[in-house]
Amino acid sequence: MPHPLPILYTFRRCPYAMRARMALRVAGIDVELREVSLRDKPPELLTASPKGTVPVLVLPDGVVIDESLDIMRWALAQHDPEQWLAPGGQMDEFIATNDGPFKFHLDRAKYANRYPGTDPAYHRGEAVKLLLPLEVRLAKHGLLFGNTPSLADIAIFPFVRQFSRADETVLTGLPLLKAWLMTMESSEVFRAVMEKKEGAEEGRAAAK
Ligand SMILES: N[C@@H](CCC(=O)N[C@@H](CS)C(=O)NCC(=O)O)C(=O)O
Repeated sequence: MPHPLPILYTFRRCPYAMRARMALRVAGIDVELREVSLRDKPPELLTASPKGTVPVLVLPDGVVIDESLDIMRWALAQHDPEQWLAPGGQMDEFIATNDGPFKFHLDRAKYANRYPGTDPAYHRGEAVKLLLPLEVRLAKHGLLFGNTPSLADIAIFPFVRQFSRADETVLTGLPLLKAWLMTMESSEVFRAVMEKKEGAEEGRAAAK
């Protein structure tokens, strides 16, 4: 018997998992959420995706999607009621900068102890520089690709949130981005996917 609902292995505070949960929710796709402990990953997760990162979506037919952006795109391909995909390929470089260099510097600014010999202040500065093009875009419209949310807004803001939670002064010179982050954090979809589920495990390991 195939499992009736897709299973999403997730970690509540993981920014990659957050964006996947948001896309699934806006697309109206019901999933069985399995909150995992990053320190003690369930064997079924590792069997489905040996690389051992979350989020991982396992479809009823056994297909496994183990990259958060792929989960977002898969969900929105089913149903995209808010037109998050509408801006198309112009979003790609912004998402790639976020997932690549920005995340690289964010990790080194935030978790300096995991990267011996690195200077967190340098990486903080580099991360802030990478946010400047977003501030410029927000001078033109309320969100990154217009006045309604796009895949890029949803894919990027959990990481900007993580950055500003580590040190709230990082957005001081970026007032529009700060306002954007507040808008994204107060959205219904974000609040809904951050709700603590009854009995869900809150892993103690810090989200990467
Ligand atoms: N490129 C992956 C990255 C996912 C990722 O790195 N997730 C972190 C948690 S935020 C993780 O699972 N790390 C493995 C670990 O901490 O053991 C994606 O977009 O899904």
